[in-house]
Amino acid sequence: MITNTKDIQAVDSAHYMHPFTDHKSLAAKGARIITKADGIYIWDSEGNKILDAMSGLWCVNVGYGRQELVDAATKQMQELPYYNSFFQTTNVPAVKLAERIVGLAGENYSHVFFSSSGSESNDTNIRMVRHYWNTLGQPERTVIISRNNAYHGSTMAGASLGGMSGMHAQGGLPIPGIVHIEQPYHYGIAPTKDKDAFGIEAAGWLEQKILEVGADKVAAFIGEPVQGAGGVIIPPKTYWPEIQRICDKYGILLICDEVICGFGRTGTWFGSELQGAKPDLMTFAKGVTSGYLPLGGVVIGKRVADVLINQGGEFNHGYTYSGHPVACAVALANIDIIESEGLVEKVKNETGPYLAKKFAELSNHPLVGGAETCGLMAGFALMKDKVNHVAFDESVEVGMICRNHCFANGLIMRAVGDRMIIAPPLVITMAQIDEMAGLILFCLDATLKELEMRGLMNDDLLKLNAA
Ligand code: PXG
Repeated sequence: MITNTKDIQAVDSAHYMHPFTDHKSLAAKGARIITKADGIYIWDSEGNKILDAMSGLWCVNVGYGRQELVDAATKQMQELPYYNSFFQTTNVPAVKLAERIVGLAGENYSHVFFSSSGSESNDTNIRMVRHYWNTLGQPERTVIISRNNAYHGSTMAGASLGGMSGMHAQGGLPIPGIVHIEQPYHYGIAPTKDKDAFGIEAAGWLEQKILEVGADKVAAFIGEPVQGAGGVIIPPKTYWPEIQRICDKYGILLICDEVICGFGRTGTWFGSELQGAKPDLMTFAKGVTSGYLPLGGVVIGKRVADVLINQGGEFNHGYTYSGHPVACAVALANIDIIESEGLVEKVKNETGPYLAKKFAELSNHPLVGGAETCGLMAGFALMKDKVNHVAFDESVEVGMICRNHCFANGLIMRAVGDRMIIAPPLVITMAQIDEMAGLILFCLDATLKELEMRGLMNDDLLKLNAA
């Protein structure tokens, strides 16, 4: 029987292959074992309490320990634990949830297709847009344009849509028919340029790509309203309206991947709403159940739904767990909580603006460059010399240094290269934001101290940065 941390770590190492993990280095130190959670905090098997500023993996929107979700799952499991939606059958939670999500998405939308994850949902998107163009007699429209450093999942199609070079390298990806443009990362690409002008320029890369591929070959453009796993890249406000204009100009379908931005993260139900886009398809997962059970899907705009339903015949696509009744029941209870606690409005009017203020204060730290927030997503770059925009050498792995200080001091904050990012549960209070910002500052100081001790900062630059 497994009894303590070391035993579990040994069995973990012997048998459990983790996602995105270098097992050789993990085996040397042993995995951190998370044993319980409540609100915005998690505890490890050694009894350490940790503030989870990443909401698990961007998903625990209503926080941990919500009895309402446990009750919803229990009740549904007792009544009908599983049935499929193939062969002209359906189930009540799936029907109710589809109606509810369409209601949240707004009048452009009419249907929802369910899956169990973001990756599967993006596979569905590819199947769906190709079937759409085929049905309309334009089968040559197959190409999907995405962006570098995007994250759209880890299946063959999800990773292909994504723009992570490390993932492409290991899988012989992308699969044919998927091409990428540069991301709209103002601070990283063109910090001295006017931000709004950069937004228009970055959207223009889509038009260039469309013309390069041939407009009659392009099926869709896909993008996260705010890039999450890529490092919380918040585009200039001019970007998405211009992307929309370009998609409209060439009749290209627009897919917004709302897996992170959806369900309140940005202070609106969907991030595209905030960013000024009207996607034909929206991918969702994560926050729809606050991660309590796996559920994902695609919200389908009327333009696509009308063609698929009235002209498309049978769509030869679906998953065993499409419309899983227990996952759907939990999603309904989760949306009840988001609505009854006014979490979307709270992010928009209270906690989001307060986090923005705190991140503006963090900008005074010598290491912090380009700090930005969008609702309850936030990030900054760790800079060697932010005045002259000098980054650390890659070999320093400054993000890892900072992340390790966060772990050691009871804070989960993600490092993406040199960017440090957070996305706390939407139930976080103002006092907890203070606590989180205090921890971030403490860890930044610890990082700076380590960098100084290792001779990686020089005093002149420090004075310059502080000025
Ligand atoms: N789209 C987006 C925008 C995502 O963020 C997916 C699709 C895929 O969802 P599934 O459910 O198949 O994992 C995601 C997932 C990270 C990290 O390191 C982010 C995700 C997954 C794993 C790690 O930030 N996002």
